Amino acid sequence: MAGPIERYLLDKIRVDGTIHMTLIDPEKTFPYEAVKIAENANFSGTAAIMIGGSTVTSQKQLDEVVQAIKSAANLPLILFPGNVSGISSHADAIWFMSMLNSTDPYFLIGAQILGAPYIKKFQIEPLSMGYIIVGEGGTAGKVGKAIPVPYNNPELAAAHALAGQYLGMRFIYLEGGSGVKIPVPPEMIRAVKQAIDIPLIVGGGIRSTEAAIVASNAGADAIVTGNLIETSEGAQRVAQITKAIKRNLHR
Ligand code: 1GP
Repeated sequence: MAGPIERYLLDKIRVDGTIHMTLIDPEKTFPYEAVKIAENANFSGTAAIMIGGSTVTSQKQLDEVVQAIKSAANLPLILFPGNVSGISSHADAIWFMSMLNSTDPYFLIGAQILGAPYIKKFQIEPLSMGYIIVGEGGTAGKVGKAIPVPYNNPELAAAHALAGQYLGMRFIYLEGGSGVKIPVPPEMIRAVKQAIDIPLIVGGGIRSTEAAIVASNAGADAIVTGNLIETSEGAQRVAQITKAIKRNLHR
């Protein structure tokens, strides 16, 4: 059965069309900066705050950043772990994710086995998600030992996503890699969206309203931006993106 955060996301997607989520990297963010980002996020129209990264090693720092964000933001806080070190008992939910094109069983199911009892103990809502590394794949692809799906092979990405759905996953995430030059192309988003019946999240290298609209038009149900919020005009640009993709009539 879907928990409260999953229901919230599904409702918001149904009402808004495409939603936006803000990703905060706890390794790059001090708690006082996280408070500022969270305050900005409240006004930007972003649907949720995701917190995590591929190289998070300090759970103490993660806990401090999660608590700082919770104190300042009125939004669901969803962990986006790259490893077991990415779990904090203070979060509302966690992307309980498997990197579907990893070559290492640890990232397919090993870390999940280690983390599951902790997630149950601290009653963090698990959101089952198939995570697919595409294109350059960035640090996430390197750390997760993925064989990224090339951008010119949308059918292969769709096959990965459908396999995730058939395994019972409730969300699919197409990850181009944080900070990459070229975001996930619309052809790939379209092919994946047509193949699956569950919400599609797209992220990696989305910096402009135009790029967000392209992804939304192609069928993304949620768009994640990370680096953008760290820039001086970040909050303003996130607000522009959320406005542009909300009830996007071009879909
Ligand atoms: C990374 O998809 C996210 O996991 C966000 O990427 O930092 O490039 O926005 P950016």
